[in-house]
Parts: sequence; C-alpha cells; structure tokens
Amino acid sequence: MIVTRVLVLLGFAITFLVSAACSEQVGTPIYFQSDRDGQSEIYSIWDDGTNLQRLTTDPAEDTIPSLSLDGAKLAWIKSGNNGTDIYTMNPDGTGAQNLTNGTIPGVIDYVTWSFKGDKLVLSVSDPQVADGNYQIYSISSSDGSGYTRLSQDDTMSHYHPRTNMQGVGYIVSVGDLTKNSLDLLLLNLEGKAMGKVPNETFRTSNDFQASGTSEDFATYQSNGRLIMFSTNASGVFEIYRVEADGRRPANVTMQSDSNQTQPDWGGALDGNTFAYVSDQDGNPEIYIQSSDTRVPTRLTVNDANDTNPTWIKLVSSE
Ligand SMILES: [Ca+2]
Ligand SMILES: [Ca+2]
Ligand SMILES: [Ca+2]
Repeated sequence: MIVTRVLVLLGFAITFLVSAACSEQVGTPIYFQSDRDGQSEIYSIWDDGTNLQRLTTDPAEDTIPSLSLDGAKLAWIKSGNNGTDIYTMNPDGTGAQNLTNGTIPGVIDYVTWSFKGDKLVLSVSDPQVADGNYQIYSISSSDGSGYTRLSQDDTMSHYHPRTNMQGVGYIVSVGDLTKNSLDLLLLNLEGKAMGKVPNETFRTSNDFQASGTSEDFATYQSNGRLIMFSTNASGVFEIYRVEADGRRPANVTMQSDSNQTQPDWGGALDGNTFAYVSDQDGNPEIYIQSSDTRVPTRLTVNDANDTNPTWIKLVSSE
C-alpha cells in the first residue's frame, strides 16, 4: 500500500513538473467558489493572490469545486431549475461536462475525488432513504455511471466526504449540521464505518465529542499521518491538527475573534501549507497558512462569500 501510494504521488509530481516546465505558470492555483458576480461561480487564484480567473459563466449556482489529486480535472456541483448535477471541467475552465444529467435522485450536497481518481464521492439526500438523511454515494468520474451507496447508517446524515490519503477510504462529518453537532467518522472504501476520528476514548480540554461541538471538513496531510479539521470546541471555529489516531491536538489558526473553516491541505507533497476560509476581515475570504507559522496570507479581497478552496500544493513550487 505504501509503495503504491509513493508511486502514485511520484506520478503526480512528475506530471506537475512536466506541465510546469511546458508552461509559464509560476503560481499554484487555488480554486474556490464566490458569489461576487451575482450568484455562485467557480474561480481560481494563485497562492500569491494574483491571476484571479473566473472559470464558469452560468446563471445556475456553481459550487463545491474539488480538484482531482493529479490536478487534471475539477469537479463541482451545479444547482439549477433541474436540480443538482455533478460537472467536471479542465482546470482552465474548458471542457465542461455534465456527468449526471438529472440521474441522481435527490439533492447533492458535496463532491470529492477518490484517491485513485476513478470515482467521485458525493453526499446526497436521496428520497429513497429514511428521513431524507444525507448519505455517501460514489459514481464513475468519467461518465457518472454506477451510482452506489457507501454509508450504511440510515439514522444520521453524512456530510463533506474527504479522501483518506492512504487510500483506505473517506472521512466524513456525521450528525446534525443544523445543531452544530458533527463528529468525524472514517469509512472504508466500501462505506463500512471504521470509527470516529479522533477516537471516542480520546478526550482533551477541547472535547471533540462533547454535545454541541462540530468537527467538519477533515483533510489529510499527503502521508496520511495528520488530519486537519474545523471545530468549535474552543468557542469560535478554529482549525485543529491532530495525528491520525487523535493524539497531540493543536489549534493551528488561533484567531479567537473570527471563524476559520474548510481547510484543504492541498493533497500532494507539501507538508505544511493549507488553504482555508476565514471571516477575520469581515466576510468569508480565502487564506493560506503554514501549520507551523500561524501567519495567514489573505488571497481574496472582495465583500462577497469566497469559500470552499481546493488545490494541489507541491514542494517544487515553493
Ligand atoms: Ca453560476
Ligand atoms: Ca463533535
Ligand atoms: Ca470575500
């Protein structure tokens, strides 16, 4: 497994180095959604805050961009009069394709890529499931076929699947989103629950399993050993980093007068830098930060809601 993962990551790195050598790109693009042009569209901006580009132009709501781990494709959710569909496109905004064409029986809330890139993993409120709870499903990333339910517990909703970077499954947020009561649960590739993260016996002064605390948007470091997530366990939402077994929790944002959410560790070989959303400057903006320095770099400057960053960060582009 480890050898396979290293080879896969090396393959990604070579792909990136070749593509970097063939273009004049100097920044690492971070993709996000924003309603700055009236309703939600997908944008990209470099990690130095330059080269803002709008990638979609559609009166529908274009939300939840997710970059594949090889950086070759963006998936996202389009919500319009015909319901919610999964689209994919090239990272420059060309080649948009509707993968689902109304075939998903319910509301799609979130989308992410599988570790191998062959599947897209969704949270869906499927009317065929009891109580309308959101469950996790997968489809083919090439043509949207093979709609398959993964999560097995009808009694609770499952949100925001993120890929485990050792390729063993997905980490999801389970519970009641409206009551700010979510816990992180690891599912294996078949959807079987493998336990909460951090595990339920783990307690700190910031009790992640306490009533009313919400752990959400988990993201793995590339080696799979560390996890970041947003949590209100200390009051406002901050981003915490823990070891994969839950030890050594650390608040890596430390902005106690604002909310920090939606961390994305950037998938690939860089170990420290992550993108996230903060309202510390008055409204949701995209930031990046090293988990070591705690010094945020603001990338977007706009009164609109700039959220859901996704990117792939490589050592070679430092
Ligand atoms: Ca739109
Ligand atoms: Ca919790
Ligand atoms: Ca903003």
